[in-house]
Amino acid sequence: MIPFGVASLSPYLLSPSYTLFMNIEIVGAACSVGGKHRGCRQGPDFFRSKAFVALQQSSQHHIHWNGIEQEHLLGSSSNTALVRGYSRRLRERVRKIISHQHFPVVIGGDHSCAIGTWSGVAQAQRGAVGMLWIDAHMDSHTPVSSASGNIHGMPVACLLGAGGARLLGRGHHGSVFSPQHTCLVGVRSYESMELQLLREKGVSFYTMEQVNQLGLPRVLSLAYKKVSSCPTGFGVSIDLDALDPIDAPGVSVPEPDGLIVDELLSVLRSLPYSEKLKAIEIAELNPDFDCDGRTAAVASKLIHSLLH
Ligand SMILES: [Mn+2]
Repeated sequence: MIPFGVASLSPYLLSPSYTLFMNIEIVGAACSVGGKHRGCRQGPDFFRSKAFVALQQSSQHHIHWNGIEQEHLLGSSSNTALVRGYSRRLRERVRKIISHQHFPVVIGGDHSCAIGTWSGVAQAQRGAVGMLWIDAHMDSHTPVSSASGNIHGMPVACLLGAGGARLLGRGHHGSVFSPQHTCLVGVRSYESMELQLLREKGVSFYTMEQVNQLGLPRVLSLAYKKVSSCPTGFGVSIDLDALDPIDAPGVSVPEPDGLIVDELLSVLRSLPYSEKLKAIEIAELNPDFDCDGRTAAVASKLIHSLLH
């Protein structure tokens, strides 16, 4: 899959021997207040020390470290206020990268970073975007349905325009994700209120059980067709907990029996080219649980496979 930039080239230049260069900007999203584990805040720094150079050396693209968006933990602010402020800064950073014709790759941090990442992409694209959301969870709680109040369990709902007003802040109307072009893959832990919300919005999803029945190549091909048909463009957000914890232990909320890393990498590499891919996000890297750096390496390989 090679995002944007070749539309104006003549067809023969699209032969496999032609290498397209893109300017990729890696943004660290050092957020943690969306979940229970503060270790997530070190995820981007850990990625940079363990996996960034390998990614740079293996890629045919120009890969630049854009910097880390830090959390501003102010004494008495609520988590909602912290996430709202954080999302605003991350949104602006992502929007700017796209406005310079570069390609943002966000490394989180807890998955509440999605609120900033994708609202920035939607602003740059001037409309709701398609979304391939690969995750063990639905992340579709609202502040009303959530028992824990953890905001990293809410970004999908928020970005579909449900219960997100206090997280997105002023100036946002409607949905950041186009519901009919949004698809979740790898889901195996969710609650009935989340399921209900996705059904109401008309968002499709494939549980791990369905992935095992249909096979990952079939599921991702169907999901990819759906999300990439969004006229405004689309994004890919991968929560590392979608993967089997044996392959990717460095996450805050591991769920057994997940996607097999090698299979996911190979299927991602086989997806067809689309110039409509606008950004990538890899979330929930938690170094506290990633003793040998295995999960950071997986994050790097996922990016490489998506941008091959
Ligand atoms: Mn998630």
